[in-house]
Amino acid sequence: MKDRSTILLVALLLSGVLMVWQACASPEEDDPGAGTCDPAKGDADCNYVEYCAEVDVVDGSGFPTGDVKYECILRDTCSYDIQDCAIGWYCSEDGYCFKGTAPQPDNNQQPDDTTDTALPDTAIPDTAQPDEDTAMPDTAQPDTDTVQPDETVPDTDTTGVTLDFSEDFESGSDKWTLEGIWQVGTPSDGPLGCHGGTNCAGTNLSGNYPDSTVAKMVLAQQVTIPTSIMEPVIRFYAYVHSEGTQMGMMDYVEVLVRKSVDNWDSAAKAVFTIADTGLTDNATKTKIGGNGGGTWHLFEASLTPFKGESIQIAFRFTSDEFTNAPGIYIDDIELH
Ligand SMILES: [Ca+2]
Ligand SMILES: [Ca+2]
Repeated sequence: MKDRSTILLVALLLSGVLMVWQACASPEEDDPGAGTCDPAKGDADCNYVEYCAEVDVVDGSGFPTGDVKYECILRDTCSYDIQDCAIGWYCSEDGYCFKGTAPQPDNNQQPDDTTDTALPDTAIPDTAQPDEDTAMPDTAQPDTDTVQPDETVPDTDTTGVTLDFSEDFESGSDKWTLEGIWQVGTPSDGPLGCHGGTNCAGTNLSGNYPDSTVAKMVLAQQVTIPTSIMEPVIRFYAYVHSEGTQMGMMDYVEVLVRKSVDNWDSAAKAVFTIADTGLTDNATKTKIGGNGGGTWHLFEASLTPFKGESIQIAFRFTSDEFTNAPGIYIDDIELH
């Protein structure tokens, strides 16, 4: 038994020495035969510290036969600081010569161009090119790198974001600030009902609006218009019975759109591209009024100028000092 133990111990020691020797072996010793390689694949067939080289075939006496073959040859070592490789080669940071020119770090303070997409931006994020460097998020362009999401900041500009606000007033007026004559409920005058359901908004639900009035119905919340939406619009149905014609509106509703930084006095007025004839003024297409003949009508205006903005909207009613009517009623508002 003692002899067998000794033999086992010696065998273990020998295998340990062998493992250490292998660990210390240089790549040259590790691959003494310098395996053949396919030059069409560059250095892909070789180890990192080797390259695929053309080698003369020699005969038994050591004389070249005139034929060549390709073998993996150990790279020259070099100094990265002084770049002492042969002409046409460069020294890598870990001290091996590689054919070609060294990749340049992106230190030009410019967005990635197509030649250095493998390296990270050092100063500013991509704005013109898709994000190939996941370290910094796109700020100006939608992500086109759907394979890898931005890692630092969640994507806010990916496709699939929709503008999706709707209001049918069936749950009341919670989202709105109602000034003056604006009311939400079931009209007992004018349309005597709503476009959908039993609730809508209107200028005095139980009778004519008064003369010389200005009042807003303001959507209390802000709505962000994503840049990814091709043609954002606001659309709604209105029952219209006020003093005015397409040649001039005396009593009318305008839809005001303001950015979060604006006040209502400087707010933009929606220009209606969908409106039945006679129910907006010819001059600006911003004033809704006239007589709609006792039915509800669709109105739609573009919100394209507000892409990327956070906006607030308001319906503003204005009447002049003479002559009034049942009023203007609003239902089924959508922003999409
Ligand atoms: Ca309704
Ligand atoms: Ca009037």
